[in-house]
Amino acid sequence: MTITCQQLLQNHSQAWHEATVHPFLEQLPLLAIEPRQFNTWLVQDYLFVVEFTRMVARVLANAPAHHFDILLAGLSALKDELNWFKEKAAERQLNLKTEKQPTCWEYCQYMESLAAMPYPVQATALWAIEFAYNQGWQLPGSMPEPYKEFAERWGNPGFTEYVKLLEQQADESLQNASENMQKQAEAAFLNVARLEKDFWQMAIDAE
Ligand code: HMH
Repeated sequence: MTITCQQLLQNHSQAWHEATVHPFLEQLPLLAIEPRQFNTWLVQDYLFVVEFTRMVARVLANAPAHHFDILLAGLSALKDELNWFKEKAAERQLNLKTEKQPTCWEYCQYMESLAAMPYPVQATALWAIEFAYNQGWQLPGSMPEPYKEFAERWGNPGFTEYVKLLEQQADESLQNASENMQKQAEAAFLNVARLEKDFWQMAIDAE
């Protein structure tokens, strides 16, 4: 039997819930998040996305050619996203040349370690990382200013469609994967879920 992304979500619904429904996201619409907490998230997420871009480039390098179209679109969106992060940081007068906090550092290390794993594991992790933000930013419902554009970035219908296509590519690669690879993909899914939860907590705990 072959594992699918949907089965991973079902088998680990609690871990996924904790990754995507967090007090940080629940308190944003209530305007109960301090600027210091939001700004910490913003700067650390920029640092994350720099390393995530490198990860997507490595996934592309390992992908079959018929997966290029979606992955190249993802990389092109990341080009805009990195520039957008710089704009948002400038508006808030935030310094992006900051040290990574331990949780951000751990997540970036984990993405680097995926380079040594087979493509089906990489494709599953990529889908999970994007789906976490797609759901995380959609679930709180309509978001007030100044957070609206943040929720729309990862919650918009085009991004949702992109994540579905990543799921299809991950599922397809898992169909041809050995049982051991499928176990690794499941472990990757759980690692992403844990790191996502920790990343929100890092922002909440900002000094
Ligand atoms: C922590 N996870 C984190 N940051 C992001 N920007 C994404 C996922 C993107 O999907």
